[in-house]
Amino acid sequence: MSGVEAAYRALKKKGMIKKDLRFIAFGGDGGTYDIGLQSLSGMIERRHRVLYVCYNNEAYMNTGIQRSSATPRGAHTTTSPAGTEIPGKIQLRKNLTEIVIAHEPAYAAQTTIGYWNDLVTKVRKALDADGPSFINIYSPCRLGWAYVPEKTIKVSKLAIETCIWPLYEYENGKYRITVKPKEKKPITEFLNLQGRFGHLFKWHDDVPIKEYQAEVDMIWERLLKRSAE
Ligand SMILES: Cc1ncc(C[n+]2csc(CCOP(=O)(O)OP(=O)(O)O)c2C)c(N)n1
Ligand SMILES: [Mg+2]
Repeated sequence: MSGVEAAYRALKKKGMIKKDLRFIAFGGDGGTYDIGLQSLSGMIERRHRVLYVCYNNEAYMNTGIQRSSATPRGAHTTTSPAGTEIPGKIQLRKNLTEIVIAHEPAYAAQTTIGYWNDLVTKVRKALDADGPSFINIYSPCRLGWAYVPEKTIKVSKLAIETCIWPLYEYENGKYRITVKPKEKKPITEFLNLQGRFGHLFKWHDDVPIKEYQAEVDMIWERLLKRSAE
């Protein structure tokens, strides 16, 4: 997409394209957090005017539910299988939105399908931004997360109410939280709806849940501070 946008600018300069066009690239979390990280970084650093959308379902789903660096601690996947030795994935997830923000893009945000108004507003802002933009969309996967399909919106909303997935944006050096939960729920309310975390409630200790909660709290507190600056 960087090349397409560069070709567009060259053709526009020569008068061979008259229309005003926008460019959008889509990638999954595996395709973005892991496989395509270097091209995403290059796209932003070279200031291509592209909106990059990450469809984040926290694993390589199309190939059969393998862990990615977006998969959270404790989640069962086929390459981080919960059993007697490990309680699902043992590492914390990568914070890609913050890595993108470190590039000083024109616009960056996290959103989710459960707050469609938030999502639509952010896409409009990102397309209007005069430079590279990035949106990380939290998208529950009923097969990989193992819950009944009609709970998709509920699961998506609980990720925000527990602060597992804060809804915020970054523009011109400023952070803004776009949806603040009225009361911050414990992450167990999100975890216990999904089969991928089922083993955690039978595990011999509560360390994996506690560590995930501590990570969520730390990132949320930091975001509150940054958005108050
Ligand atoms: C460079 C590259 N490596 C590996 C693959 C094989 N592959 C196809 S789909 C897929 C899973 C991608 O996972 P993700 O990006 O999270 O998308 P999801 O299926 O979860 O929506 C992989 C690894 C590929 N297509 N291209
Ligand atoms: Mg995925």
